[in-house]
Amino acid sequence: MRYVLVCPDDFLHQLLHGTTVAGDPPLYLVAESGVRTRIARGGEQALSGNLDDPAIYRRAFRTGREAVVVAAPAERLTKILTALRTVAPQTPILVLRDQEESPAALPPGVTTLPISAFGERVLQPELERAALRARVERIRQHFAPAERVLIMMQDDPDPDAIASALALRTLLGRNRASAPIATFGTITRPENRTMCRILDIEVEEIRAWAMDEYDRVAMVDVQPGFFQERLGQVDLVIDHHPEDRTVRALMKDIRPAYGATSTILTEYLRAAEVKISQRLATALLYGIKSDTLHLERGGTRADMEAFASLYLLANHNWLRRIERPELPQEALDVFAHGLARRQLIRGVLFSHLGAVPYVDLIPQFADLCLQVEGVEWSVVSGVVNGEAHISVRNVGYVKSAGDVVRAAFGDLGAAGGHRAMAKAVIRLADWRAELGDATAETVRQGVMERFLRALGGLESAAGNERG
Ligand SMILES: [Mn+2]
Repeated sequence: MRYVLVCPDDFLHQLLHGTTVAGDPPLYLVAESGVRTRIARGGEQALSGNLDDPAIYRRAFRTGREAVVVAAPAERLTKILTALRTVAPQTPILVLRDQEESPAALPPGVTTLPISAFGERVLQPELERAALRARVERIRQHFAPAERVLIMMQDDPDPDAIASALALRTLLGRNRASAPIATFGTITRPENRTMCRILDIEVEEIRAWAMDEYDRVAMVDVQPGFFQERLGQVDLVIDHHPEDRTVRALMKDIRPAYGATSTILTEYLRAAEVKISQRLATALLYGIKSDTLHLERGGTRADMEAFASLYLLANHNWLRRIERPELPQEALDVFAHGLARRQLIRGVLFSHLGAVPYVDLIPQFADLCLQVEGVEWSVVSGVVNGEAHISVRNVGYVKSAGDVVRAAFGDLGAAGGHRAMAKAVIRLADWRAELGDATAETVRQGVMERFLRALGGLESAAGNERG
């Protein structure tokens, strides 16, 4: 689209020359013929004349709907805009102005942009990118001489940690052999195992003494203080958890405001212009999604920007396969039992699964039950390793799940969560000590009664507040 730049002197030309909009060069309208000649000599189009006179705009416009940018001293602005509007009443107009100037009343339909915005929107992000680039360069230089680099994660690595580790390895230009991704623990959650399988990420389980075999050690999504093991020198820590004690590492980048470490690594990769493969983009996108509950919890602007840039690069088919894990046959039997024994009371679907082979079946079944027509809450309980696990989901526009679960089960064990999902874990020994009995039937009854009482109590409390 052809666009028109109106400015008495050469200010806009200095600022924008060479800029095209959707491939079209601009037409400059200036007051002095000397300025016009200079612009034309540079190969760009310009007209000169009295900018207060509609005549120059009649020469400039072809359709009368070309976008216009105006930069002029405040005292001349009104006259210029009046002349412009006479010729092109519909055209979009953007006025660049100095914020210091007294805000002269502008005709309706005119958009303004303070000149300071160029600093904030153009210069500032570029400066940040330059600083990040310099930091990435320092990190690369420090790790370059090392023969073997160890990239450490927490004991039960989550998707954010795994993705960040893979990203750091890519940033350092290394491979599986020269920079293994490791943990002192093991990956337990099925989704996280599926992530590693589908994205072909190998996580090594190592012992603390094995760290001596590496020339450099980096940590992602975790800090040295989180480990019980005695650690040697740590070269680099990149994390988003608050710094509990001062982190001792040669280099560190800890940003508690961020929703995910994957966001920090995405910024590194983009600043250093490293190509992000489909596999890496999928991992990072999943890392951000799972640490921020799909950007609903603790996601910042930085997380959203990283998310948006990764979204286009990721493989959404893989992502779906990771997020919706396949159900083993034995899960179907557990679910069939749970479905048969469900109870729907005032919009709350309860089901007690009894003893289950692994804990993830309980939240998975709670997710499923929430899809039932007329259900606002699903409360699914089950027993694993001598503990009752209670997973709660709701449709989001009701009371906070975390509040209700805390009120219902907080006195018996660990209980809490967020608006739409929460859980409680109670040792059967504690249940027995408090309530006398912990058979399948008493747990089923107890979960129902306690939950309904907590829900009703909170609802009537809220009702009283409103009244
Ligand atoms: Mn994290």
